[in-house]
Amino acid sequence: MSTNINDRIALPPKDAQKSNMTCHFCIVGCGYHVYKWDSNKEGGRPASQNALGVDFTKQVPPMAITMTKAMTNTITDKSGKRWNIMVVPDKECVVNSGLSSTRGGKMASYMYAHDGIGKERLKNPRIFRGDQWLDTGWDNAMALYAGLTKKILDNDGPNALFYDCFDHGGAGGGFENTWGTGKLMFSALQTPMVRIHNRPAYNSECHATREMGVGELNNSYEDAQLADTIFCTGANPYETQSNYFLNHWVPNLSGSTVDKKKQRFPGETATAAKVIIVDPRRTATVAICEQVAGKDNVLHLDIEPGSDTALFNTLFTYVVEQGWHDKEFIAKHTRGFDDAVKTNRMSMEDGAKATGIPVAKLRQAAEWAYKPKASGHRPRTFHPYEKGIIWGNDNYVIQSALVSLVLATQNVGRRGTGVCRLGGHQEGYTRPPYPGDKKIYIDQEVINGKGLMYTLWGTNPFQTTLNAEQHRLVLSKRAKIVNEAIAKARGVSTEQMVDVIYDACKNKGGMFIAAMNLYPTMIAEEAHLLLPAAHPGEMNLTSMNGERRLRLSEKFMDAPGSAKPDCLIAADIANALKALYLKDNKPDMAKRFEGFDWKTEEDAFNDGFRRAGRPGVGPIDSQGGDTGYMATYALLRKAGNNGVQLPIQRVEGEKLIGTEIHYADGKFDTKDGRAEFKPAPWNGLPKPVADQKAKHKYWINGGRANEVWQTAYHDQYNAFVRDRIPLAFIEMNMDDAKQLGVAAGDVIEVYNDFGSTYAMAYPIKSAKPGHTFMLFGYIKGVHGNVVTSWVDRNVIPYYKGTWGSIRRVGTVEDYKATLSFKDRHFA
Ligand SMILES: Nc1nc2c(c(=O)[nH]1)N[C@H]1C(S)=C(S)[C@@H](COP(=O)(O)OP(=O)(O)OC[C@H]3O[C@@H](n4cnc5c(=O)[nH]c(N)nc54)[C@H](O)[C@@H]3O)O[C@H]1N2
Ligand SMILES: Nc1nc2c(c(=O)[nH]1)N[C@H]1C(S)=C(S)[C@@H](COP(=O)(O)OP(=O)(O)OC[C@H]3O[C@@H](n4cnc5c(=O)[nH]c(N)nc54)[C@H](O)[C@@H]3O)O[C@H]1N2
Ligand SMILES: [Mo]
Repeated sequence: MSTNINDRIALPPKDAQKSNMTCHFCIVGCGYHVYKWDSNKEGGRPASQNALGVDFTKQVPPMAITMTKAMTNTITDKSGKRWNIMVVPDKECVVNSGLSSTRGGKMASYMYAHDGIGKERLKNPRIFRGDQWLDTGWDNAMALYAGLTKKILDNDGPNALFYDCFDHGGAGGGFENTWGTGKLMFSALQTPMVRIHNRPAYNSECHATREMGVGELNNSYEDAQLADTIFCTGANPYETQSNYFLNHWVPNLSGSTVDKKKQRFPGETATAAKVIIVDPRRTATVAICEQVAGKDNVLHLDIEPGSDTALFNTLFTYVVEQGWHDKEFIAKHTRGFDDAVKTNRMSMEDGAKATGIPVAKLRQAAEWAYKPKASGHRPRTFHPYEKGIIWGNDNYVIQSALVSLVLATQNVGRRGTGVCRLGGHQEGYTRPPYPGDKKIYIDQEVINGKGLMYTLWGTNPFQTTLNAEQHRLVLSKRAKIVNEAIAKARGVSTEQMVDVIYDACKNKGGMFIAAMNLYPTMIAEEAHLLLPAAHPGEMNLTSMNGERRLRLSEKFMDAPGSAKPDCLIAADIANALKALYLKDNKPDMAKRFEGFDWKTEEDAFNDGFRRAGRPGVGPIDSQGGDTGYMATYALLRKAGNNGVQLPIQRVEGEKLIGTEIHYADGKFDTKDGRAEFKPAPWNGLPKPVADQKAKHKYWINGGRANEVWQTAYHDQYNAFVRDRIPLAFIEMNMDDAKQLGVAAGDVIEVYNDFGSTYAMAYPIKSAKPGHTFMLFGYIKGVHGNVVTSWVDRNVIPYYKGTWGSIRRVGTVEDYKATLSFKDRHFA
């Protein structure tokens, strides 16, 4: 215990082990270094005596290093030996240049220690025996999981096997784990009854833009530093992609990188960028942009919720009327322009009416973003977007309208431009083809009593799906049918238990629920089997960030108990099924479960990313297909925190050479290489949503807050977060609060025709009358309960668009005594 210190930070000694870690939380993927050393040792203060090489004998200059207590921990390995760890941001990483966010800065604290924040981690498989969770071994857990799966597969076919599974990078994903789970679900089990972690079907967040030939991650973070104008729609990057915003947008807005980075058009002097932010809500991002760039250089288009399509169509029409579109580019590299001009036509006056933005402001936005400069060149305008329109009013049509505007002005394929998702998690997609031919709304199938077994793999739909209360109520009912059957089956073998469960599901309307997770989470309230997963740091994991930068996060510690990487859990399941089918004398079925003889996550990476490749990039071959096969763990380890931007072009010596931007050659991802305009008529709100709006007074907007990562699966155990947010906060207008008799910290009920939930009132000055903003996906107070069940033609939800009524419930004295209700916004 000698150096388990609380009043200071132990320094890593010179000989501490050092490895690379990409932050596994948001898409940005900041580079960090992990130091690990014997907990009985400590580095010295002189630069020569610590691994950081920093001189702590005198005051360290400002910003020389970011290092906090939360960046340290003391862990114990399988042999009982204790190690100190320190996880600090990497100054040499071009993504974050040494910056850390409040999320990534907590990575060390969130690594497992028996007495730490992560102490509730699942250590062994757990089974719910009717009344209680009990630990069991992997063999027993696999016999049950694979046994039931086989029984269902044999009797009912793959369509009765439901999955809700991550499909991203970072924790709960990576190329290893998306491949492992995908190979199990799609080529082994061959079930189409799969939904993705953030939406109720197996589909894309970006149907329209992909159909138009424009992949959604098409530039480099550096392009934000080269842009003349940043036109940001439906995103709050200060809180959600923090270090991308701070390290790449802010320098351009303040002008501090202008001379260094910007290549100007001939005869032009470089200036700081302007920024346009489209969000009905005044966000921290808006406030910080105004501070950094000056109010004159920031346009906040606080449009009516859900009116983005009208905005883009109005700008598109105006640009064409002014002749600011790029006729030559349109003629040479695109198709469908004339149709789009006809269908998307919207006058300034109509646009102003639909969006609530005055004509003068719309015109101003068009000039900043698209009006040719004195030199005759078109401005470089970068169009980032995220969940405000992805989970907006008709994802498909909004993206069609946005990308049409971008194509008309050639704001893609040039440095300083791009039309990009800002992103959520990192990416790690590689999977065999989806075995279905249409998109299936899985949540509704569950609600309608379909399916016999549901596996929640690194997801938590109870906190994050739409129409969540209804979904949970039905699932809960169906799970209890299985519970009762399990409780009554005394002294039975695992094979017999499989029969008991099968009967409860097949004949009594039950549903068996299994979950792979780090923690028990809210899912444990209904599930029957929990399998413990490992996360980055406990396994090697590759993922790519929002500029397609592929990195390897290296394993530096053991997972707790018998927890395993998800890809190896998938392999265990496949191998158990293979053995069962061989035993059953069904070699054809056994064959489907072959190819999972992986010993490590590197085997899964080699089988998936390197051999099978990524969709859209094609199967791997050395003649022009994907070149992902070049990326070995060994080379990635060498590439460190800067990794390589996919796709890989070639290897020079031991260096992987990647791709900075897409479409620089004017060739898009369509058969003939021409990008496609897409007609995008403005249709107002979808009916079920409009109905709620007509009935209920408040817009219940929802989304993220800086200090909370997703469903708070780690954060809920961290007093820093939990004590500040005991219940999801809901920002609301001051006068609305007064009218409702609601004071800061009061508990309110939010309800509509779809469900109800509680939230903690948080009145703020900047909230408009009738507008609210609720923290999404939280452990207490689920925003999704009041989200409608409406989805677009591709089964994409409109999480951001719902209306509700509000009622004061009461006051929790403790909240008022212990919480601060200062405006969360940077003023
Ligand atoms: N109302 C509303 N709903 C939304 C949204 C919204 O804006 N508003 N946004 C949507 C979006 S964009 C998203 S991404 C989803 C998020 O929804 P989810 O993906 O369901 O939520 P997460 O908290 O990211 O992660 C799910 C679970 O994975 C577990 N986990 C973490 N790491 C690992 C791992 O390595 N292995 C395994 N097996 N498990 C792991 C965590 O403990 C957690 O329980 O919510 C969606 N729902
Ligand atoms: N701190 C933190 N960062 C995160 C996450 C986290 O949980 N915490 N999660 C990560 C994930 S998985 C994701 S997907 C991303 C999401 O990143 P963002 O999309 O930036 O985050 P959100 O808060 O969900 O939504 C963004 C904005 O959409 C606005 N909005 C609502 N309706 C409309 C509309 O009709 N039109 C427009 N234009 N805007 C609208 C909301 O007011 C909100 O400010 O964040 C990632 N980063
Ligand atoms: Mo997300």
